[in-house]
Amino acid sequence: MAEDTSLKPKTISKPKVERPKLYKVILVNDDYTPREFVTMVLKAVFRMSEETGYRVMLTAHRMGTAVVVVCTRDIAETKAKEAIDLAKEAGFPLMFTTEPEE
Ligand code: TYC
Repeated sequence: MAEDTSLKPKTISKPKVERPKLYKVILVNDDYTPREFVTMVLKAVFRMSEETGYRVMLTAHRMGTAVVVVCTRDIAETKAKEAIDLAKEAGFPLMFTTEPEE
């Protein structure tokens, strides 16, 4: 039937499900912020256990930086700001940065 063929879509569109680009939150070492404070911020803002927070803090202390979490850009930027603000309020230069993954 003529109607049948005319109703067929001319192009078959592939369902495109875009995955949001992921961002890393990076903890940066410094010489002034106490280790306990860094661990506390990781626990409070990133919901880490004492053990995980301590391990991530120690990685940044030894290596210069440590990846804290990988998440969407929005969440990465919000969490990084929350953590930086806590440090600022306490008078420490503790820094977190965000960068796109690969
Ligand atoms: N280097 C700091 C000290 O010796 C501790 C520290 C660890 C600071 C990790 C920042 O991201 C950091 N007191």
